[in-house]
Amino acid sequence: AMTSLLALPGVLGALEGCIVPASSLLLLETLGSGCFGTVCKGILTCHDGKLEEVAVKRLRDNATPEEARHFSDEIALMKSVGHHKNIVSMVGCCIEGGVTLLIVEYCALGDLQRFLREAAKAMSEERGPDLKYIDICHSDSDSENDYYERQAKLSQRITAANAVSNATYGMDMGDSDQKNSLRLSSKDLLAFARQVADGMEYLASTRLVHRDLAARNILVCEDRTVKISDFGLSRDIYEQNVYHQSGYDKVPIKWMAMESLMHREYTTQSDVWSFGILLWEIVTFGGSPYPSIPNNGLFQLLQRGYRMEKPANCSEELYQVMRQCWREKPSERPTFTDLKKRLDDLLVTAA
Ligand code: ACK
Repeated sequence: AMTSLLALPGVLGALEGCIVPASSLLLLETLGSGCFGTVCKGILTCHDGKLEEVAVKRLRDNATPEEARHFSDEIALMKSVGHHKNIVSMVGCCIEGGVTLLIVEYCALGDLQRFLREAAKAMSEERGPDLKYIDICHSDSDSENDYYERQAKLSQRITAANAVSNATYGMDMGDSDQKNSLRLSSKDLLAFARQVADGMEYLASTRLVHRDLAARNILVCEDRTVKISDFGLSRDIYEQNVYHQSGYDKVPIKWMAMESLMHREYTTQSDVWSFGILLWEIVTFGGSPYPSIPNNGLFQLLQRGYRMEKPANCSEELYQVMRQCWREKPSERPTFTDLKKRLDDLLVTAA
């Protein structure tokens, strides 16, 4: 069968030094499934006998050789990235019956997109029945026209609801009240963005391009630390500095920089464009970008200078940061180091 990772050249070498015995890993419930496998919760018994909550990724049984290669690339990448508090760290891997499991840090609150949507929902429920949060389904595969119309309407209503929520909850919240609650102030939202910028600055310093920076690929921990995840698409740029995508993989059109759409060119500066979209996702509590625009119409619009409008509850300063991330020329966009500084400044004045 083509599913055994170990059959691939180089894989055993990549795993060397980080294999944990299957007997020390207890697998629990499934957390969800990614594009080429499943993620489940696990408990790992460490050398010193301590128990650690982990997330365990497993390639699906009938994976193609290409998917298997992707997975082993991901493992090798995670191993090479090293540790940063805003990047999901690899704990190790485990070989169980010829199947390789990737063990990573557990982030109890799940992905940032869902977290933000649930927070918006909880906040609107607290406000009463007049302003119900409307669940928007995130689906790029749905290409029907009425879908985009529906999304546009929902997005407007959510933006409006969020504006009210910001006015209501943005100011008078005591710090003690915020912990473990789903109430999010503008300061909380900026802090998420600041942490991602920190992680991305580190990732860029290791010469890795993420290529799929989006709220769905950021994970949230119990203490509200956020961590960059999903290295399945990231690529080392050490050699060529610009990664040219080959093949016809599914690509996240609405998060992609113009040069990525046009020339399949990926750099740290195209990650900065995606970071701008991620900022927009954060401010809109997990909204879907360009809700009324189909994927295949986006590039032309961008080329004509079209960019998303300022969300209702977004400050002009933060919107300008997004717009800088969406500059056509990659070299004119801020760096992640610039972005960190900008967000720090905004955090000082935020409520
Ligand atoms: O929103 P979620 O619970 O967060 O659903 C997805 C699902 O698995 C498919 O990716 C969850 N997930 C992925 N990695 C982790 C992790 N390290 N800790 C906790 N949940 C994770 C993700």
